[in-house]
Amino acid sequence: MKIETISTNSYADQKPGTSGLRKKVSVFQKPHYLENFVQSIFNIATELNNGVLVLGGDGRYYNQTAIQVILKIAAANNVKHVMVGQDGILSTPAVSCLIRKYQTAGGIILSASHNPGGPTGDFGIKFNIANGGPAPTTFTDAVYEDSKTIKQYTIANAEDIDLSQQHTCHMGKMKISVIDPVADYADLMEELFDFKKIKSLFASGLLTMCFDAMHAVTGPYAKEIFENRLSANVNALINSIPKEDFGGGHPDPNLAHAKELVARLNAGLNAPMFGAASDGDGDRNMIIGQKFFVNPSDSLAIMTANAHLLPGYKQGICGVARSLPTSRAVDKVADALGIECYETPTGWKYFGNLLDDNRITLCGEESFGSGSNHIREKDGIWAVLFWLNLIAVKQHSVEEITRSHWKQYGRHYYTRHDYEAIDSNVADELIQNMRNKAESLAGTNYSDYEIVLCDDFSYTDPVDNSITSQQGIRILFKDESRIVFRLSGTGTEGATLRVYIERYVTNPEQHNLDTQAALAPLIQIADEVAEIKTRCQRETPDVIT
Ligand code: VG1
Ligand code: CO
Repeated sequence: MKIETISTNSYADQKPGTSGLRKKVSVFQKPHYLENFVQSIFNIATELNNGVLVLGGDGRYYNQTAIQVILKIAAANNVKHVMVGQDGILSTPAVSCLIRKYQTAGGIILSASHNPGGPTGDFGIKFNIANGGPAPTTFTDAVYEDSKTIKQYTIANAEDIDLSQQHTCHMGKMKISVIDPVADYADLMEELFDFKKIKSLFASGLLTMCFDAMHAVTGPYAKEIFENRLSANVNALINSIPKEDFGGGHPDPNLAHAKELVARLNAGLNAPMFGAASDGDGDRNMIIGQKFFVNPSDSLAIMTANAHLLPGYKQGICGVARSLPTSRAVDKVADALGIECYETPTGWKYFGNLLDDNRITLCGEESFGSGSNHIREKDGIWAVLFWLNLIAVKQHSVEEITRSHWKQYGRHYYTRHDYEAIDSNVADELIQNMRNKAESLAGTNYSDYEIVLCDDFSYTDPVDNSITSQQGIRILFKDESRIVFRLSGTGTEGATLRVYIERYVTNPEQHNLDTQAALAPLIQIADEVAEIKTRCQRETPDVIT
């Protein structure tokens, strides 16, 4: 096998964001664009030299093409063994699971998560380190630096590998195993949850579910776990065959995009009792009941309060963490349990050290992400199983479990307003303006709301003392309400402004309000303080979750 050294010109825009490098497919198709970035990963991740690599993606357009290229670059860069998912399929949580189980040097995941796919959609690439989690910023910064000056890459001149069946072969000296993408992950789930109990509830007909894989990666996982291992009701799965363009949809599990699922759960007498959906790469989850939505921040709080009831967590939990914009519902539970609750910047990579250091067992984000120390990624199917197991133990509906949680801990009304594809300069100026006036806002009043603190969130990692600053403007009010402003790090068009708004209400008589109505005064204040409408020239947000 011949190894070729190819001269290349560097690109200036290969800076990874919140979760890897994400660009339009057409950008990844530019000459040497993918090759350059992959070579930069190999230049920095020296542990891959003579090491084992896990490789797979969410099945979107360009997945298999990219896998063939990466295999050849891996062979040229002296990788010992690559474990690649059959058909190029591996969900993000499955990659994390495999890295940990087989103690590999790392993994490459091809995904742009919930962003649309297809030739005109998005593509992405992420590198996970030996603990199974997303590479830390020190690593991604180093890759970015390398990518700005890269002059050559090496690649094996070899035939494409057959990915359509499980087998083992070699490319030069490098071993390639095309593996079952599901089995190891499904086995891990079976260790954590009481499959027997859930299965018998399905068998009795007392529990019915609908899971929407949104034509993305979780289809095969859902089939094996919900159909084969748990014998769920017929028609439990929808959109469960992965498609390169996600059926033209937006594989983002929220009320706006999982329309078919929501319609089924709202279908009256024939509706399943439990509904869930996952995103492109299988790390997000949405949980719903009949005509009832569980806010992801509440889901994390409910999980924390009840984890000890489930087999995998029966020892209790040592601590929890949430990202800055996630509501403080989980803080109330942590207080009651007497455990630590860490507040981190947005992105799963910030949970890695806390998990590795045994400071936390559960963690989550408002953006439909939750997970635990079982792997180092957020995990959609895991969250669904957590809820199914909880329902089996409590024999209560999704709504009953959530309402009784609010009764005990109070309710955090919560919403996120996204302004998408706005001019980057306008977005930067809006944030800079908030930064400039942050200090002066403390002590001022907006209608009935008194601001007690306003700052730009900075995080000091308690394990390695690294500091991450400028992570979002937060305004805290005297009544525990909160507004957070930050810019997205995953978009591929202009800038996206995210505004996160929450209000804490203890009185159970006030727990039935419409979320947007309950938050209306704070939504108004957010606009007034940050001058959103005038600066962005938008009357309303593009997406409300
Ligand atoms: C978004 C979410 C963040 C999440 C990230 C990756 O980032 O807000 O909570 O960790 O996506 O999720 P941003 O920077 O656009 O706000 V996924 O499912 O895309 O891997
Ligand atoms: Co995702």
